[in-house]
Amino acid sequence: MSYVDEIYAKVVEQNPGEAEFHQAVKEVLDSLKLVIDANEEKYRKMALLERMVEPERIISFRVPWVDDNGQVQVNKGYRVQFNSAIGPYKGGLRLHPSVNQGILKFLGFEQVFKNSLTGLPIGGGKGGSNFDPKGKSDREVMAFCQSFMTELSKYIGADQDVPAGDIGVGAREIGFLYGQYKRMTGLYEGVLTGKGLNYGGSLVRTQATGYGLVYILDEMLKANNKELAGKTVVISGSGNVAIYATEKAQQLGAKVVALSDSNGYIYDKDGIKLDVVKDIKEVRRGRIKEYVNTVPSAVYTEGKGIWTIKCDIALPCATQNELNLEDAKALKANGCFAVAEGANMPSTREATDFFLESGMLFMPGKAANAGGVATSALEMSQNSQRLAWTFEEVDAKLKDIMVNIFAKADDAAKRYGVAGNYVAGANIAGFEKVVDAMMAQGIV
Ligand code: NDP
Ligand code: 2IT
Repeated sequence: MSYVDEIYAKVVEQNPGEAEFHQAVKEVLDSLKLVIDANEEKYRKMALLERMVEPERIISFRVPWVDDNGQVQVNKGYRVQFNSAIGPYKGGLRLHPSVNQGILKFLGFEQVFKNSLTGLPIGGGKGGSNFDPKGKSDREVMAFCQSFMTELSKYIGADQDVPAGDIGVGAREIGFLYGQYKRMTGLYEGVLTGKGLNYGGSLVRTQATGYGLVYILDEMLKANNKELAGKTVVISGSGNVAIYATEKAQQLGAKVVALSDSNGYIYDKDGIKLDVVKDIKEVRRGRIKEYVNTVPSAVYTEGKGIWTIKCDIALPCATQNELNLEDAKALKANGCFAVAEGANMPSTREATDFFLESGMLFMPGKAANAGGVATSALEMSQNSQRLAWTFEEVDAKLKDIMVNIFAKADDAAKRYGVAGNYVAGANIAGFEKVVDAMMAQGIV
């Protein structure tokens, strides 16, 4: 058995029940076959892959808090510190009832390669809880965040591990978490990113993942003699990533006709009115179906099905495995020619293979959504310098980073004879830097 296949078999055997983690590892290992096979003896001796697929540390803890009825609630809390070869652990915190250790391991694993691709000095980590912020009062969210941080604060720090937002964690949660960290440690430091602008946050961080997604999409289209202006775009989700992907796509002349949440999707043939969506989601914390109350010409459909809408470009920006083979085929049949992943691993393996085999342009999440964490790293730089850069400065850096990520993925794919396969390109380019650092640092 090849080294790569042997490691995958071990991962499945030693991490039972963690389907998403297996899936993420398999995709990366399959891409790396060409690189690993050429250095098999050296890497085997150093147990490089064994170390690559094993988190450096997983912290798991109890999160007790009191709800508005005086009832004590208990959630599970985690931080997966996956790999610190190229910098302090960096990655978001997810608050969603589906969160478990396997999902956070998949996200932490992806984060290692994504962060490497940004070219910035950040290692990979991820954390979160099965706490569901939906329907909770601000006080309940604060009680949860304070309890979560009371424990987490022992394991993080500006030069050690720097969490940020992900699903269910936005400005409100980061504020509560930051306040408690400061109270626990007495340190006013850049220990979290996505902070408010008045207490160390960076301009553009809110927009960064969505904007970055559209910057790299634009770059991929240009490299393939296509353009974004005038194209019809379908975007899933209606959270942070989806909203700012919509904003940038619209600014660059595309027409976004659909958005969704976990209940259903809206179709607006005239183009999504983003101020209406921002009011529903960012101000009122409502459901996407409320859009049709303000825009009666739009149509709301309950359930899945957003990928059956005719479009040129699809941007999955909700969650993992939200786009399967059937969806991929529906997109292709309707003329869609490009897909870029705003979410982490939103396409199933079968869907990804279909995109690649059918000649569609496909940019995987770890390259396409890296703008968020890249801007987090810019926030860390500003915190270290005790300076704040302008919107234009940060946005220009973000754009530059996304253009560079495209170039790295494109170049690695070409070097290994799979030109145009940005999945292989991104995995290989991300891997190369981490491996060099791991090999240089000895057996740790
Ligand atoms: P938000 O919490 O702001 O929004 C998430 C959106 O996705 C909501 O519309 C939500 O709908 C929908 N969604 C979540 N879970 C499901 C589900 N199981 N089924 C259907 N829809 C679902 O999160 P973000 O926008 O920040 O994150 C979206 C994706 O982007 C995630 O995969 C995240 O890991 C990834 N990402 C985020 C980055 C960031 O900077 N925020 C950076 C890089 C990647 P509902 O409200 O109904 O739950
Ligand atoms: O998946 C991701 O890259 C994020 N949720 C952002 C992480 C970060 O540290 O900004």
